[in-house]
Amino acid sequence: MKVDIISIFPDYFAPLDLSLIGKARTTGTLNLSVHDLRTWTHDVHRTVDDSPYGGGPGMVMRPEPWGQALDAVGSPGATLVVPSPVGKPFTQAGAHELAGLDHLVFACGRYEGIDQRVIDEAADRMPVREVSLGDYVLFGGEVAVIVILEAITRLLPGVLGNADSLTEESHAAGLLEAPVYTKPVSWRDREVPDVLRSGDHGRIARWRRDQSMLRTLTRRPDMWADYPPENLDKKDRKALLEAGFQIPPGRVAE
Ligand code: 6GU
Repeated sequence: MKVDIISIFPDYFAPLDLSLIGKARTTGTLNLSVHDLRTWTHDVHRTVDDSPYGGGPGMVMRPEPWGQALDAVGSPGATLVVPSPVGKPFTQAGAHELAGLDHLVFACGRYEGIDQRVIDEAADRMPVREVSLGDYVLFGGEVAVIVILEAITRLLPGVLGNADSLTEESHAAGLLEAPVYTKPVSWRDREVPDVLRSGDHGRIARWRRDQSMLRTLTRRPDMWADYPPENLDKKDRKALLEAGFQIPPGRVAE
């Protein structure tokens, strides 16, 4: 996958040399370039911002450097990704969609944002996705791009040693993952649950399933409400009732 990042703070992306993203770059799985937006300014101050039309606080990124930057790094098959608090929420499903594309261009806005015409004009030529990490405001898109790239890179073929990690993990099937434990079996008077040491793979799977459901139900009622009732069988229903949860009629398959 080819990825280009455009930012006024290219140094923000130094961590992308490290760990598994760094390795994906070394092996060629991820062909990543970071570009300084000021490359495409032509005044002595290398200006990228100006005051907003209509008034109001802060500054807005001017369209000319962005237009030239996107012309320079774009490709016929590129998708533009613009991290923004007004974007569509970024999810694991969105990560899978982006991971299937050949070329991503990330445009990192700062200040109050990028002149809207940049996004509108780009959308006439290429797919554009404005994505948000959540309901809070960051200084700019840089940290968001690192987050999004990390979610995408681990989905690229060959990046994770064990592909089961992807199917078993939280959000893969609409539920949170069960808690995990390792050695020692006793630590500060806390024991690893016996079932995980039983060697009984059926019981272990049942326990993990129950933990997944109960975690999701209590921590993420929004995810639980979206979980398809047809994915809950009789044993799931029994476990939920035993744990003291009411199951609304029709929520659970008979
Ligand atoms: Cl993706 N960008 C910015 N600037 N702020 C955000 C965000 C993104 N997601 C949540 N807040």
